[in-house]
Amino acid sequence: MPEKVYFCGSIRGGRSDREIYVGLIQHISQYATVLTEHIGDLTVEADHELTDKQIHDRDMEWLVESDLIIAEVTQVSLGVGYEIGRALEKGKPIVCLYRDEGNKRLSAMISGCSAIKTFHYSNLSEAKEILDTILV
Ligand code: 6IA
Repeated sequence: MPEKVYFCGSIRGGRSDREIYVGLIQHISQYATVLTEHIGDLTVEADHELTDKQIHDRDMEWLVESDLIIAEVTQVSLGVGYEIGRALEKGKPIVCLYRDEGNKRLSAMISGCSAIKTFHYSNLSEAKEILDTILV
């Protein structure tokens, strides 16, 4: 079971999935410490007092510290894509969760990467069931 999970979710890419992030983070927290809990923060819409360099450098430290990366990749986000790429370079295990909706399709750079485990889901309870199989 992983001790520390780095959760990735869109921030500047768009916050429309933030309630799903909250649900996922709460669920993961039953199994492990989530280093990036703020991603589900419903009250913070704008970036707070940290500079972009401080945000980047702190997140990279957490990424290095983590045992597992879990990324919700439905809402396209440059930052999430960057984190996945950096985590791959560092040999971290990576799980991506993607919600099938409309005619959107997940980037081939994620679904086509054999080192990333991608799971498709349709609602939060299904995503939680997937997490239960990963986090045991
Ligand atoms: O390009 P994006 O902003 O959508 O990138 C989102 C990803 O980058 C997330 O998975 C985060 O790990 C990371 N990230 C981007 N901005 C921040 C941030 N801003 N704080 C922490 N991680 C970030 C401060 C505002 C926050 C408290 C809501």
